[in-house]
Amino acid sequence: IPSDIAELQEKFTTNISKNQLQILPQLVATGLPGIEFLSEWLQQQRGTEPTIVGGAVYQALYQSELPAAKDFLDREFPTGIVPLTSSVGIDYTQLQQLLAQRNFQAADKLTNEKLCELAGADAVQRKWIYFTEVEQLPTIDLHTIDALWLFHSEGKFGFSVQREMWLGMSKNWDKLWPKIGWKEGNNWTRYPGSFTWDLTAPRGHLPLSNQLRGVRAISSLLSHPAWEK
Ligand code: UYC
Repeated sequence: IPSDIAELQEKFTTNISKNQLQILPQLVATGLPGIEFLSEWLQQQRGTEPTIVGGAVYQALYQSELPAAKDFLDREFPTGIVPLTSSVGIDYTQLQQLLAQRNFQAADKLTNEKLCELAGADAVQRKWIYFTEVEQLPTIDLHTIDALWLFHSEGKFGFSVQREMWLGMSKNWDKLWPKIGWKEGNNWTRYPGSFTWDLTAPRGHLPLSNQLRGVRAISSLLSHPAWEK
């Protein structure tokens, strides 16, 4: 292993996540040695809580064209690094796949469908969730959905991110909308074409909640006991 690669690996192992995210593209650029190192690193994280860096490493391997990366993920992390737990038997494999593929628009649509599925037959038929149904949503499933968004977006997307921003603005929706890119001046961002379906989006941009029927549903979602520490 050339010494510059060794140095990158050494730096990556220091575990300061800001540096790790910075070095990641350079490690990937070294080709097979970088991929093998990152595979081994990710393997060692197994059994620990998912992290932003873990998500970024998974994503780097997922996007790599080297067969070694694909083989490793298929063998060791076929459904990603977030445990796809559900308390009601819902399968989140497809949501994980769409997020890994960076198909944020399809993932957003599927997220809304999953929330309806969790809320029950009425919501599935209606295709949107009523605010009184939101508080009944199972915490485990909300955690899974949120973790999938969070760890596939370098920590940018997810309900928990939106909640943190909302609380930081004293629950003032008029301040939140422009911050997360849902409104600009007096204009609501138009669905779907005007939303940003990639990581250049502002923090908290996704997943979307349609505001056509008012703020009660999102208010209830961001107040769910799931987000209390
Ligand atoms: N849409 O404007 N939205 C739809 C958003 C509003 C509207 C879907 C988000 C404002 C109509 C999603 C924003 C508004 C439909 C979102 C936004 C409006 C629709 C698909 C910024 C007009 C057609 C899922 C807050 C001024 C469907 C779904 C319908 C769809 C998301 C109009 C995900 C975040 C107030 C007419 N909009 N939505 O819910 O229900 O249908 O008629 O929020």
